[in-house]
Formats: sequence, structure tokens, C-alpha cells
Amino acid sequence: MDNEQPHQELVKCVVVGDTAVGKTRLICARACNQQVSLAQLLATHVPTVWAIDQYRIYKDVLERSWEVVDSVNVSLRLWDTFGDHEKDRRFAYGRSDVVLLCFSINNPISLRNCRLMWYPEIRRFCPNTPVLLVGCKNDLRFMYRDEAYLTFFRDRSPFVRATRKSDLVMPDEARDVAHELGLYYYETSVLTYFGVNEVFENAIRAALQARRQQRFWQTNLKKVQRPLLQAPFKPPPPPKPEVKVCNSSYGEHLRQLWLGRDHSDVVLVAGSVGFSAHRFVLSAASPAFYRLFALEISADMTRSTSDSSMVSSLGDFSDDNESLLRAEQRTWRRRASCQALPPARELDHPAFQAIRSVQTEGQTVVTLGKLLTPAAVRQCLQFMYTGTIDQRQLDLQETRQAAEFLELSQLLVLLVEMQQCGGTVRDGTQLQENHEAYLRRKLQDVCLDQGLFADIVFELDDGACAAHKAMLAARCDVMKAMFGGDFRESQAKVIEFPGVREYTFHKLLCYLYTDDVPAVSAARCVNLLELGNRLCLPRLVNLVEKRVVEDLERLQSSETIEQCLRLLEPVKLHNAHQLADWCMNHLCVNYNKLCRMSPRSLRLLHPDNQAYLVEHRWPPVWYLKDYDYYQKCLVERDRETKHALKSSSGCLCFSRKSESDPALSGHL
Ligand SMILES: Nc1nc2c(ncn2[C@@H]2O[C@H](COP(=O)(O)OP(=O)(O)O)[C@@H](O)[C@H]2O)c(=O)[nH]1
Ligand SMILES: [Mg+2]
Repeated sequence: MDNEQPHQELVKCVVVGDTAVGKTRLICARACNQQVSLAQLLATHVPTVWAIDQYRIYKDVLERSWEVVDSVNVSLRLWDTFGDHEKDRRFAYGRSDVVLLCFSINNPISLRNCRLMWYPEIRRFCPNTPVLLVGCKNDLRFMYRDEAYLTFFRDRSPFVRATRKSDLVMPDEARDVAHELGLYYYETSVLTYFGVNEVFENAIRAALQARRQQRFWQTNLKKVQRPLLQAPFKPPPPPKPEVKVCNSSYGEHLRQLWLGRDHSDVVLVAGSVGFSAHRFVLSAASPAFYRLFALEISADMTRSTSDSSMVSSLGDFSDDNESLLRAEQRTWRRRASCQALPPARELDHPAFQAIRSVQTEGQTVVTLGKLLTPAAVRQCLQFMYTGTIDQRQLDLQETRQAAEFLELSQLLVLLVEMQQCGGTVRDGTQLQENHEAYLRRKLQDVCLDQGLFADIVFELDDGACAAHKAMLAARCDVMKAMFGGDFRESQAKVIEFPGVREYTFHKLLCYLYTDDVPAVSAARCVNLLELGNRLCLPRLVNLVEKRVVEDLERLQSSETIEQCLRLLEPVKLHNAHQLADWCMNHLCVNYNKLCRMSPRSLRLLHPDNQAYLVEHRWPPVWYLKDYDYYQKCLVERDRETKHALKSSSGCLCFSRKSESDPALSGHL
């Protein structure tokens, strides 16, 4: 194979350093132009086999060794070596043009060995060859905290361990060594590919500069620059934590509501069988029931406005009943103003024969038409609560007729399909999900927006909210205990809820009825998180965390910082750890701005939080220091170049003195 191109400078670059500092990986990354994934880095070890043969055997490796640096055609020949200190590397060092002296930034001993062992060895065999000090694996400055990286080591034997912060060599420490030895300094990572091409390009420059000194007649080397300064490596910001929401039990809760039928307020009589149920569920699931019960309420209202003595005849909790009734009337009037009341003839519906209120028991009794058999009614009721049917005892024709009367369109579609397919259901879970989504929407409308059929009122700090005991008890164990046990609340129709505002309670109800939470403002979320935590509703806490993060992301940057600072500690207290993590991450990433904006509030944080912020601030202090240093070096270099140009005689061989030391000084 043709090894050289016309007018090509061959540069032999020898790579030395302790075992496992990353020499072979670095060479492979350059020679094969490959970035290495974390899994590859952690899983496989590339044995040191790289040698000059590679250029003879592999055409693409040879071609990748060709590079144009400062208008000079170069073929870069990389020589890998063994890291064992006692081995003879004379063969490798022979006729080398540049040496890369590598250490690993997670191994301070490997840096110490550069000074104590490697540099003396290099100088013994190549007294005048330019040398670059290279800090390999600089991704570990941020990877040591990476979850995937840490997980790998957690699953391993105790013999291998992850890099710790205390293992890391910082750029200024390495630069001190480079300064002491008079070397250029670069950092690389094959994981991020940071500095890989840069270090070899500058190694070539160093080699060509040295060559220019010896062969001053070679005009093609005229434009070769000094090795360039390496801009510091800025680690990526820590990834934003994602808020995860725990699984929903909404379907299961509604199934329990169907099976237990606690706090029911209606009895459906079909033939000789009575089914207890909840008006709010029936009204949400069936338009026919909605109209029927709406009729009942409008009749109640007419009665209550014409007969003022009625309220007092309702029993012991007359005050409570009054406020319940008022709550219902308020919403009903609001609705009535924009929607015509259903006409009385609706009761002519073939599904219903009669409706009557049993005031003493607070129950409504609905006698169903003869066309609705008890078995079909049971199937329809089960569907209304759970979105499922009992296939073992299903009479398709009867159930279909009942579903038609009760206007259960989704059930109808299912039954028609079953009739066509000979009795099998296509996709039960999909149907259940569709029904659940429908029920959520309707419950929001009937129970929360219209406030109908409520049997309990919560007196809050700034108003009142009506609700349904059955739903609260089904969705929340604390509420269930409150309504079911010997507590005063189990009988009361009005419950005082001090310390909670309407805004907060309404969001809680939204969650309980629809399993979701509408937008929550970051400024008003703490009470809601406190309430969710107090009522042992982890999914509500998660949903609120998610909504608050959405709100925080919408805010102006400085406002987000203010809110994060304000929320960080209180939300932790209420077990909203994901939100606390998000706020902490945001504060870490905006630490500099935070220090400028709110130094006082920052000092008021718990010392542990302050320490965490200092430790995890981004960009890290070492980077900022490195960046300042780099800027200073750039200015200095610029000045030196101008000075060198002015004092240059114009002849290459005499200009060396003025540029040799400054070339290094920028790195040191
Ligand atoms: N994180 C990280 N690991 C690296 C990097 N380079 C090499 N390594 C790992 O360090 C170990 C030693 O690498 P190797 O190149 O064989 O070292 P050598 O003995 O000096 O040739 C291997 O497990 C590599 O996967 C790097 O840039 N980043
Ligand atoms: Mg090796």
C-alpha cells in the first residue's frame, strides 16, 4: 500500500503514560474517528495492539492519518505503548517527532508519575522532542455524578469502583505540573470527543515547529503556528429532573364505589329488585338520568321557594341542609339562567315510571319502566360506574334495549358489536378507558361546574365548596375514615375546613372527581401540596408537582428563580420531593444569577441546602477559574504575537527565539 503522499510531512507521535489512563482509547478515537459510548467504555477494554502496522493493513486508518495543519500536508503516525514502568520503550521513542504524555484526570497518581517517572524517561530517550501533557477522560469531571455511570458500578463487584469527586485532578493542578516541566497542556475525552482532534493537531504543530528549526529552508513550514490554546471544557448542565406521576387508581376506586354503594342517594326499582346508586354518577353517565334528576331539583326548588316551612321540616341538621340546598340552588340558578329547564313532560320517558323523594331518608326512589329488566339494569349500572359489563350473565337483547333507553351510547356500540361478532368483546380495556375519560368529563361538568346532587359542604377560609361524600370516600381513605367512623364529620352535612382556601379545595375536588389537576400556579401551590400530603394522596402531590413545574417553566427567568427559592424548603416538608429536586436543579444551574439577585434569601436557606448549591452549582467553580485563566492567556498571547511580529526580522530561522517561550507561556 502506498504509505505517503507527495509533499507530505510524516509526524511520528508517541503516546506514553501509566496503564489504563486512556492512551489506547485516545489513539483509536483519533485514528478511527470514533466517539465511544458510555456502555462501550465501561464494558470493553481495548488491549494495546496499536502500532505502525495498522497504517499498512487498513487503508482507512492510513487515510485518516492524513491531515492538513496550517497548510502543511501531514501523515500522523501514532505509536501506542505499554504503561508498565519497567518495560523498554526505546523502540517506540526512536525518531519520534512529538510525545503525548498522558495521565487520567481521575487518577492523581498517574499525574504524579508523569513528573517523577515519565518525563525523565522521555528526556533520556528524546532530549529535544516536544512533549504535550494530556489529561485523559476529562468527562469524569461531570460523569462521576451521572446516574447511568453510577448504576454500572453499583452492579459490579467491590473490586471496581466509580470515580469520586476526591479522585479528580483539577485543571489548575495539572497545569502546575505542565508549568514545572515546561510542557503544553491539553485535556481530552473519548466519550464527548472533547479535545481529541485538537490535541493531535497541536501535537503536529509542536512537531512541525521543531522541524522548522532544524530545516529552516523548508518553506512549506512557514505558516505553522505555535500550538494553540485549548478553550476550557464546560461540563453540560445537570439534566432537569423529570416529574413522574404514580399510577392511577381511579378505575379501581369507581369499581369500589359500584360494589360498596356507600352514601347512596337513589334507589332504582326494576321489577321487584331495588338498586341503590348515586345520582351524580347516574347523571354524569346517562343523559336520560341527568334530565330526570334535573327535573327533580327544579321541582324541589319550586317547592322550597313556595313553601318556606319545608327546610325546617328536614330534620336535625336544618342549618346544614339549608346551606346545602342554598349551594345547589345557587348553581342551579346560575345554570338555569343560561340553559332552559327541562320540560315536565320528560318524565314521560319510557324508562321511568315514577320518581319520588323520601325526605326523611334523603333518598330518591325511581321506579323504572317494565321494559327494563333487573338483569339489564344491573349491567347498565355496572357499565355506568366501571365501563365494564358482566359477560357471564349477559342478555344482549335486554341490555341493549336498556342501554338505548338510558342513552348509554358507548355501551350501545359495544353491544351492537358483540351481537355482530357472536358475543365476544373486541378490546375491553380500550372501552373502559374511553368510558372513564367520558365519565371524568361529565363528573367535572355535573359535580364541579354545576355543583349538583351534593350532600356535603365544606366551609373554607374564603368560601364554601359542595361535594359528594360517596366520591370523596371512594377516592380518599382519610375522607372515608372521616365519614365512616365515629367522628362528628360522619353525620355532619357541613364541615369546617380551616386553613384551606377555595382555590386549593377546588383543585383537590378536581383531582378526586377527574383524576387530574388543572393548571396550578407556583405562587399558590404550597397549601395544595400540604393538603394532598395531609390526605395521603401521593398521586395528587405528583400531579401538582407537574403542574407547578409547567408554571415555573412559563415564568420569566428571574421570577422562576425567586419562586424556586421560595418553594424549595416548604415543598420538601410536604413530601413534594420531585418539585424540590426540580427547584434545586434550577437554582444550581442559575447559581450565579441567584447570587446576584437574592443574596439575602440565599443566606436564609438551611445550611445543608446552601452547601448543596455551592457543591453542585453550574458551571462549576473550577470551570469559571479555568475560563478566566484562558481569557487572560488569550490576551497575553495576542500581545506577544503583535510584539513578535514587530520585532521579527522576517527570516524564519531567526524568529524562533522570540516565539519559543511565549508559545508555552499561554499554557502554563
Ligand atoms: N470515562 C472515560 N473512560 C475512558 C476514556 N478513555 C479511556 N477510558 C477507559 O479507561 C480504561 C483504560 O483505557 P485504555 O485506553 O485501554 O488505557 P491505556 O492502558 O492507557 O491504553 C478503559 O476501561 C477505557 O474504557 C475517556 O475518555 N473517558
Ligand atoms: Mg493501552
